[in-house]
Amino acid sequence: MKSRLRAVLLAGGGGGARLARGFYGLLDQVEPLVLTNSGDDFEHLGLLVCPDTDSVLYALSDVIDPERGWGRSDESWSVLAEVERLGGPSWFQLGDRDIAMHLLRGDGLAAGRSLAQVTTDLAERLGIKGLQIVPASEQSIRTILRTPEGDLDFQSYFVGRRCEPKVESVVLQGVTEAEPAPDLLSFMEKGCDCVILGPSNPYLSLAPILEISGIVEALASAGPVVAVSPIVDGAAIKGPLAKLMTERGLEATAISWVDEIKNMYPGLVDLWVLDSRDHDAAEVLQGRGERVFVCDTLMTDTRQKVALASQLVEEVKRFV
Ligand code: FO1
Repeated sequence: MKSRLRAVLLAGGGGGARLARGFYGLLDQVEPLVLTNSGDDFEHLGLLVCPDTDSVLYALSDVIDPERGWGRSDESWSVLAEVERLGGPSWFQLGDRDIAMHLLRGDGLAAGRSLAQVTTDLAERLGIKGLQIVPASEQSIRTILRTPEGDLDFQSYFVGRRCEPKVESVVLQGVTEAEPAPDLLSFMEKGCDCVILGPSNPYLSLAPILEISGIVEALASAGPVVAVSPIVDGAAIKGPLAKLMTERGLEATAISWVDEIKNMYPGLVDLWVLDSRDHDAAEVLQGRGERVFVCDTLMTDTRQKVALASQLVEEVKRFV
């Protein structure tokens, strides 16, 4: 029997979490390591909040709220209501079940455990088995948005200001001093057949991972690097990507997304995955000599998430 495909999946935002859920449904064929964006992390009410890591944890344990795309389903909000009543900050919504997770994370960190160890522990508590979920770095990386209103940390921009201010530039604080997660390096040392860039925002979700010193070189030395488009039919699936691209003077199209990734990380991506609605863009890119795979990339239910992961695995196996 052929051994399972060893894959690193870069996961940021809702798209990364949905695709991670797809790979989790294919553990008979794939041995994945899910590398999560930590640029959205922040300290709030004394807790270290790791939204992209938690979205993966909740998606894989099937407890993510399907409407919001973050936090827990079947959530209650008693603590938040009391924080508000006592005059504390309630703009960032931490539900009761979510807070329980944060208390355990804080407890593990206070006991001297690493972020990766604490994440593995939380995954086990949620019943997740058979794959590793690893924050991209042990060191703190914080995404800062430079706007006409001044610098905003990621959650103040995203939640507090609903992505309204124009983004002049993105600063990834701490990224050049940060080191790739040791678990990623040991996974790659044992052999890695492919790297998948999930359908995530390249500026806000992928860059805080890919700008970590040495990570692009490490990933590029593995099997093919496959990038799934976060732009479908001229719009971002969710979130501020289309607005950010427009603010940079770009059209929010799959072609511009390819051009941007090629500018940011020349030579990194071997295969572009576009949605079926973008078949015209795929033809243009193929005409330019790019390798493009077209399929249905919208992942609205578990079946579609696993189906996309399965098609990516088949394409990687075909890759020569
Ligand atoms: N997003 C919101 O739009 N409003 C919130 O109040 C909010 C709270 C929150 C709490 C925990 C968590 O893990 C995620 C949360 N998010 C919230 C989502 C989060 O801001 C985004 O998912 C990511 O940072 C973007 O990838």
